[in-house]
Amino acid sequence: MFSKVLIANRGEIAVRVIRACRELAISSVAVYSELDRDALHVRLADEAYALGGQTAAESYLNTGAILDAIERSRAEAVHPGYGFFSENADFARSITERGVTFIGPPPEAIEVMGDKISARLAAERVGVSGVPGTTDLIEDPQQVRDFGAEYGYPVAIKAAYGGGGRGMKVVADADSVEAALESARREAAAYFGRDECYLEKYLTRPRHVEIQVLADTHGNCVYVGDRDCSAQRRHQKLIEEAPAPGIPAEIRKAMGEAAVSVAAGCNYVSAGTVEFLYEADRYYYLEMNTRLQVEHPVTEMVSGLDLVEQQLRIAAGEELAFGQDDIELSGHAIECRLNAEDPAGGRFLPSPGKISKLHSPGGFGTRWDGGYETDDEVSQYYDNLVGKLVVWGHDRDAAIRRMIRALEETDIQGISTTIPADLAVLRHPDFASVQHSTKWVEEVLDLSDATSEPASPPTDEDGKDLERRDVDVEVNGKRYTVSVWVPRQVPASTGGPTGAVRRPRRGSSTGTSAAISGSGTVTVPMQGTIVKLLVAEGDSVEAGEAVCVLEAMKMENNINAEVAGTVKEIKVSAGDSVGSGDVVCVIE
Ligand code: MV4
Repeated sequence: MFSKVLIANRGEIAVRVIRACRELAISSVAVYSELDRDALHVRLADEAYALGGQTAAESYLNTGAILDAIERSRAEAVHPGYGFFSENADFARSITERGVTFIGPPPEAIEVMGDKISARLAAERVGVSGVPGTTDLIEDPQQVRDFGAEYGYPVAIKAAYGGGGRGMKVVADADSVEAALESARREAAAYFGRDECYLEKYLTRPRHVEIQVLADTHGNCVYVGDRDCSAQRRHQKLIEEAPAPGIPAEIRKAMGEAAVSVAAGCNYVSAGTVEFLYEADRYYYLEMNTRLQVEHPVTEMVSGLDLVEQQLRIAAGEELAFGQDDIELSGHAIECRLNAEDPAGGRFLPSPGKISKLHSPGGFGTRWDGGYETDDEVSQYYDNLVGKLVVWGHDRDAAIRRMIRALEETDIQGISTTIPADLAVLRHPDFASVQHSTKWVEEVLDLSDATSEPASPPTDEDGKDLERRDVDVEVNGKRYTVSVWVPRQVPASTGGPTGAVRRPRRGSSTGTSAAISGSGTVTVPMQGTIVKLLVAEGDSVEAGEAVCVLEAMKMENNINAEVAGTVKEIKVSAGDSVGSGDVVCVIE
């Protein structure tokens, strides 16, 4: 086994890996950006090295800086976590060339699965089929119309080098083909640097079911059950569970065996996930994720296996200590992702900032995988996952009840979180009866009452920040909790790491000002990038007409004019990075 491992990541997954290392007596090495100098993963690791920089590109994606940290720390292996370098074959090769082990699959497997067409072909070769579609690149919009005429609409246009929902466009009819293809290509080029697209029949109400696999370097490969991740919005998962409920045992077994065939077929090693869409008692291979996933804990809770420990053992060359028949699943596990976002009636607005209080729940069957503690800051520059709440119950109903209890016990202040949305899902009869699909949160769930504490603290009449204090009082022998708003406590020492990096506060992210006031000043509701301007100065626009396309939260969003009029002034151009409240244009 390794004696020292570097974790090329941050947040809860870095913490998760550090914990596994400690249990195996492996020394852990953290790396950190300027903003993360004092972050939880840095505090918990045995050693930590600065990468410099603030944005992900300057820090956790800076190959040179990470290679330096590897060399200085003399780490023998690197765990990439998820995101960042986890599915980057070049990074895996560049550390392997230096004699350092990549805790993950071989670069060749990453490459096969990174290209969605070759991933489809790899599955077809071992007899596992995907949704009806083509493995040819789209050269001409006419191909899409021909496919639609033959298989019927809707049709999905997908980025060949895409993933996570980016670059996928659904085409409702022949008239929408050209615009959808253009948008798919633009998204694909912006994200993946390549705009090749292919076609599939679009399934309208599928569930997202995925299979966890483990493969060692001795040719053994097993599946560790399935997970359902259908409760998601805009390709961001909200809630995951294991096992996938309501699927006949023989279908689950067939999917597990199909997943092992796909993994073995590409000489896979380490933990991986094979994704399927499941609709009307049929399953269709979608893609394979060649990394440890965010939702891996639900599989751990029902299998008793520590997947990070298994990754470390596999990377060290050990043989799996169990076979398929030794894997027994028991009970039901649910995970809720707690993101620093205000559900805001379904808009899910980012809510970065300082966490003034973080109390995680405890109790039987309750696990908290967090990346932050009280007084830590959630930066706008990184993924805003604060932590994951995971529960186990003897069956699904017990797990749902336990999760509701645990969420109600969680107390996070200073930032908004997705807890109200999680509760809305868990309390819904459609979720209880497994009537939901991947479109359900967006199309059926009513989130109009789901909102969380404001991102910006309330202020008094002088504009000073106030914070909520809950005070316990006793009235006639009965205990009450009374909330009072008092001036925010300013720490005695100024400056220091946290003080130095605190960003200036922009307008409240909860008040989509233009949307509420119907003003002529069109602003963006969240941080993102302007992809395209749809109007020019002097153009007349209708109320509700889109003025620009904003890429935010991994999706293209239209930003609409609230009032009709003439575009007087445009304040942004394509390619600009914008923040919540920034003005796009003024309409008079
Ligand atoms: C689909 C689909 C329906 N039909 N493909 C979205 C992310 C990307 N990995 C594949 N995705 C989908 N592909 C066909 N032919 C529906 C989705 C999809 C989805 C898939 C998994 C989890 C959540 C999803 C949410 C919306 C759409």
